[in-house]
Amino acid sequence: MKTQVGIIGAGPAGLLVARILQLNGIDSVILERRTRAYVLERVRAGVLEAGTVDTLRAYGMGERLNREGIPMRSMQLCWDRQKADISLDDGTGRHLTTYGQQKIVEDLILQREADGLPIVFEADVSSLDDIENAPRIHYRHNGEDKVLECQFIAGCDGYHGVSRRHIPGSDEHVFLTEYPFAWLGILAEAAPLAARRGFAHSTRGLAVASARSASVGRLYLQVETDADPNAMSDQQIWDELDIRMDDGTAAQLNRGPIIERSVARLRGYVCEKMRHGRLAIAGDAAHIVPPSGGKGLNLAVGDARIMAEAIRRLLTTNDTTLLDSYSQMCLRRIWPTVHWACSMCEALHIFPGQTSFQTRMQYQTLNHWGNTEIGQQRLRKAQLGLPYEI
Ligand code: RFL
Repeated sequence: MKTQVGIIGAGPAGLLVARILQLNGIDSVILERRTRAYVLERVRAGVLEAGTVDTLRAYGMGERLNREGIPMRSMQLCWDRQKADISLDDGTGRHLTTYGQQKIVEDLILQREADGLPIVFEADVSSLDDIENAPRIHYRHNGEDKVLECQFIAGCDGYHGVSRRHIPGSDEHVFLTEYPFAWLGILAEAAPLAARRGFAHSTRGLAVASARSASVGRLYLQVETDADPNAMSDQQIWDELDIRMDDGTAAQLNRGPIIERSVARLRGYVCEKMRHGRLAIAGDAAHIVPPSGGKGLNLAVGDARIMAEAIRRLLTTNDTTLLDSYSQMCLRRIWPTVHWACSMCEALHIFPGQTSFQTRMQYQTLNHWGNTEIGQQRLRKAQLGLPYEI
């Protein structure tokens, strides 16, 4: 099979690159290892920066988002039995939007299918070659070994994908921190309360309450890295969330059936070399941020915009200037965002062996973000996200 751009991965990064290229008259084929049903049902991120929403709208993906996206104009921080409600309104009308990642993925897949464009599901990419001249992607599909020939490879295959390791010397450009705790994430049929959306620091560990829709909540508890997602009963989880989110008012969360549970480790990871020859990587293939900032998906969208434009310039006018500065331009958004997500992570979790002195230091950070004008501005700016250069 032949195409202009071979895209590995049907996550938000790969699907968005494909969509932008399509609207610029460039053909692509998406190769995705998982089944269509698996990709459509995978529950992950859900808080969109204004720039992400604008991007999806600009590329014709705003219809359901405009209908079902829930504006989020404030967030709560709780610590030491007190809370701060922080406005996310910076006076420009920008705000965050709650809209599940799986809805974005579904919108993009259904649109691509309606346009008759190829996504090959259950296509497991094993290796890439000749990425400097005439790239080829080797994959297995329906029990057969196959090759996709293309002019450019977009490696959008997530943290465990194969693309990154085909960038020569990428290991020497990797920066990693592993946190000694994990998140138990639940999806619950329980209407989220706008007034109780946000992050809580408790001496028992962090808790987070967020929404996926008007009737479905996404909530998290800090747990041990080897925690079994099924170790606690539904009631134990709700009780623990209420204890950890105690803001001194005895207010409780709405409860309902828990319909999904998973445990995810927290890490910060950046590969600073994001391109070699006719291969570039985007999204989780290049960086992982702890979910405490709600940034992973938003960063993937930022990379996808730059990558698609760099490919467009290469393939239409043979201009490599943007491609040559692809890593540097992406990193200007990535590092400050990773820094913010890690700062949130470090202020909100209880570390093994943490002393009460260290807990008091965390209270000071939270008090700064929650109760001082300059701290609130910092939080607001970071949550709303950095502007795009492209
Ligand atoms: P994705 O979404 O991981 O998509 C990569 C795709 O590549 C496919 N793939 C391959 N296909 C073919 N051949 C191979 N060899 C392949 N190897 C991999 C995979 O099957 C997959 O479909 O990466 P992308 O597009 O870069 O998007 C990034 C976002 O998905 C990610 O940043 C966020 O979801 C991170 N994240 C969260 N971010 C937030 O902002 N807020 C959250 O609440 C939040 N929760 C989460 C998360 C990530 C999680 N994972 C990865 C553990 C919760 C979880 C559980």
